[in-house]
Amino acid sequence: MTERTLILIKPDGVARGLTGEILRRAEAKGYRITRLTQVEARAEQLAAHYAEHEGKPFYQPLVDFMSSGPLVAAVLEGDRVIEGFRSLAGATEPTTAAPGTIRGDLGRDWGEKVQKNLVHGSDSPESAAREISIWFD
Ligand code: DAT
Ligand code: MG
Repeated sequence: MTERTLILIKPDGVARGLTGEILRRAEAKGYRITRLTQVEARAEQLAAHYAEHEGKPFYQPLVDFMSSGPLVAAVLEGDRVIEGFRSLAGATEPTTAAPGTIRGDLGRDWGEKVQKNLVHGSDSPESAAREISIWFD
């Protein structure tokens, strides 16, 4: 089933010059990039994007990190792309993410700073619709 998902290349990915490599992996898988922009996230965008995590101990460090530099937002379209991109991204923590995944191949050991994991991908059709509207008109 054709779906759309929202991905973010986080400030660590942009700063390390991995934007092209991450988008290359998505395109090589067959996903189409239908929207693409580089932005400095506004506080209200991050509050909306991470609303489900508000109140958790890692929330403020996460929002601070996501505000620390430019990020790239994109919409990917393709067959089962929501689950598919999350599987390309790999597990949340780069040190345990499997080889062959973006986080497993390119993520570094950041100790406590697990929030530096290069990418975000929506986790459901509802999240995708909500998140696309946060980052794109
Ligand atoms: P994912 O990005 O794999 O969907 P998530 O939605 O549970 O993971 O968390 C959102 C982001 O928050 C994640 O990419 C990194 C950060 N994060 C999650 N759990 C964390 C933790 N226990 N400590 C620090 N940061 C965490
Ligand atoms: Mg998530």
